[in-house]
Amino acid sequence: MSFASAGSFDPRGPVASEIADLWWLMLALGTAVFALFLYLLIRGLMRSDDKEAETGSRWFLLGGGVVLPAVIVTVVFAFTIAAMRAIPTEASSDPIVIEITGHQWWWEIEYPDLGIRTANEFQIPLGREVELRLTSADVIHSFWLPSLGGKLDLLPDYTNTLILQADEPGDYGGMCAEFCGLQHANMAISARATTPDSFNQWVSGQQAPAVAPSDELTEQGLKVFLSRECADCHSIRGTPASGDEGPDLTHLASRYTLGAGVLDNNTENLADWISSPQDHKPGIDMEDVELTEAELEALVAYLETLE
Ligand code: HEC
Ligand SMILES: [Cu+2]
Repeated sequence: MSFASAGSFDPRGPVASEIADLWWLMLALGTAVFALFLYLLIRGLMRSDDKEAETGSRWFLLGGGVVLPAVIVTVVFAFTIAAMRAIPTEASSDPIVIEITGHQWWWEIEYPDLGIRTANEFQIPLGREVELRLTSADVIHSFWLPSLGGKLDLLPDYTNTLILQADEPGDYGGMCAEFCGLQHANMAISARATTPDSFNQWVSGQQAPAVAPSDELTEQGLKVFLSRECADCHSIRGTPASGDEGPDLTHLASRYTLGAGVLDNNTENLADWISSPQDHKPGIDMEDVELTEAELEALVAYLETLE
């Protein structure tokens, strides 16, 4: 998975910019106070006579102990309120709505208005607000794409709303930001921000049902998928497979990674993942399924056609 940007310090949208500006202000003020403190400390250590210190010390204490902190806290407070007001809590007009559901340990992604269901990787058009509706199917997870903004928890039985926008094209990566169990560290998510045209192209690709098997091997692969446990947990639209415990695989081959970022999506890794998911991500709901060489080969061949 590629992390194209350096996180919170490299904001690529309005929300992340507000937060980054505030952070730099706090760093600047903190650095100034620290420098002043060091200066006074060194001066104090080097001083031997304390005659004149008597009269000045009261004003010094009042200034350094009350006035200065009050000014700094007030300034930070004012800028914090300004930043909070600048970050939208409601989309202004016609946003792209995306429902994101956290699972141990992957992200279910749905565009209710567009009829798209996918996992772990999604796309957004540049310069347009997206309204993310965040919830969880099990424990508390947290959504955070540092260069775009956030972060916000995904809670079971409750929906949190986050408004984001990307102003520059790129792949914006993130990790679940709330410890959620054994594979918490292997729960990556990424948003690709593209021009409206290529976004629309992606949308129509994702809306289409899965391509039908075109030869004997892939036909065999679909048969294996439907006759073994796979279809109990996974959906492939356009086939009878309609399980919903695991990621929708209708367009698996259009994703860059497998298992929420643990493996690059290629032939070898796909075969490895299917034959021993517990080796790659111990503890997940997908158990090792016993398959013959021929079954595995057909399955992989079929799944690879699901562009
Ligand atoms: C008991 C439910 C279950 C069964 C049975 C199951 N899976 Fe899964 N599968 C999952 C879950 C849950 C995940 C997500 C794991 C994660 O990333 O944490 C997953 C992930 C995957 C992925 C990666 C998808 C992605 O986008 O990252 C593939 C491919 C996959 N399964 C294929 C299969 C195949 C093929 C079979 C049958 C041999 C199968 N699964 C059987 C639950 C299941
Ligand atoms: Cu987590």
